Amino acid sequence: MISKVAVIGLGYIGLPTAAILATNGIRVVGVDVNQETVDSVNRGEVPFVEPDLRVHVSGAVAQGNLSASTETPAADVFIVAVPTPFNDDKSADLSYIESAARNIAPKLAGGELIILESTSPPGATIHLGEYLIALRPDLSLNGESGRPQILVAHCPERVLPGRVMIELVTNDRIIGGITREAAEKSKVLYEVFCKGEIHLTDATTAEMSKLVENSYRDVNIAFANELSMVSKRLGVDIWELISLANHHPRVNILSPGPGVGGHCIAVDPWFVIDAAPDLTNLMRAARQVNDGMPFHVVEEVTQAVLRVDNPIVAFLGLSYKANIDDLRQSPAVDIVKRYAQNNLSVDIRLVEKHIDNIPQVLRVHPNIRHQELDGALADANVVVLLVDHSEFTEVSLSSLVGKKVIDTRGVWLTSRELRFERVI
Ligand code: SAJ
Repeated sequence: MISKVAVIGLGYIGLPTAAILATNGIRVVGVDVNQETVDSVNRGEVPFVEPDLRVHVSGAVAQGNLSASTETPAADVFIVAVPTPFNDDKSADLSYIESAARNIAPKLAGGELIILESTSPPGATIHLGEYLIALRPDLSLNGESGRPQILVAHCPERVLPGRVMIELVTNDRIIGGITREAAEKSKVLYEVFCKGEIHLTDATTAEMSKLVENSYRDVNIAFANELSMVSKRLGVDIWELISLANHHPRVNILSPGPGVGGHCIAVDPWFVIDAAPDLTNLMRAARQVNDGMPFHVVEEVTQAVLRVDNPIVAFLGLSYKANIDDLRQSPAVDIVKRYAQNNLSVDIRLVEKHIDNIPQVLRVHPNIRHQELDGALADANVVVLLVDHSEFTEVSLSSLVGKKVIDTRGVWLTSRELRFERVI
């Protein structure tokens, strides 16, 4: 019987998970080191943009099922949803997981379930279990020597930012237990809100499944990005090429772009590469291709600017992908930063309605202005589309005629008419 859950880490995954458990009748305490996050959750507010999350949080707080604290309470279940960044050498940094474990350990009495949701390198869940037992040698992971047992499992999150509240419910889940009992008890918890299938396995396979999903996507995006460069050299339209190749029943090439951003796909393959460096040349190459894309875009912008008098460059979009406000590891920010640093005299306009202020990292440039779309399109003679936000895909193509256009997402230039007018 689960009566109280503590969710450690109230970020992009922890807070939605806490909220959905609470709206399904479980008493949840969300724990975060950031007092402002705790205060905003206790007011029923959400510290970042995610559709429908606010309704869930405010409803759960009003019902009395969700509260937040900086202190880890005693609970039946602990869900750990803290960051797992990588170190400079690309190995995983488990310090946030260990810190969560140090706060959980004193609260354990035996019988609790500890679920690691953070995306983790292979072996991290077993490490968490052993770390807890080292802190609490009076407990055990499998009931040996009659010591009270704790249950430890991994249940990786797999939700897409922007669709988190839908995918939490509809996606299948994979649960890997250090023991079968840990996996089965976790399943009972996720069944409270998950309508997808729940698959049980061991902890390391569950860790790998999450990493492999994101690595698969990274490798496939890298293939599209590599093709886009080959096509440019050969004078072939990459968007037409992909659309034609994708008519084959067993081919589905993804979309090239300015690079891979966000905090998942650009990070997770490194955990696999780090675990088997001698066997992962393909994944490493994919990372290098995707990380190299911003340099190619900067070079294209540089060449386009050389071909106009009194250049005014409009960069459209700063977030890491369409229709969200998340700038973390955004290739668009990287591109604008690199271009701006080396072209201090060029007049630059940024169009990004999802943010209020230009990020600090771009303020080094004296001639950068944050502008509305219409004004930027009217002023600029070089237009660089970096993110396929809906407001950009709806732009009338006539407003681009006569300008140098670099469309890194292929939303405008798929139009044959525009291509044949040779706008670029
Ligand atoms: N991108 C391309 N071309 C494409 C698809 C994406 O350039 O054809 C770029 C995007 O613009 C973005 C980056 O890749 O910069 C990543 O975007 P995404 O939408 O592919 O993925 P994320 O990072 O927002 O979310 C991923 C998802 N994983 C998979 O689809 C396998 C999500 O389900 C995971 O839960 C999430 O990572 C995570 O938290 O790990």
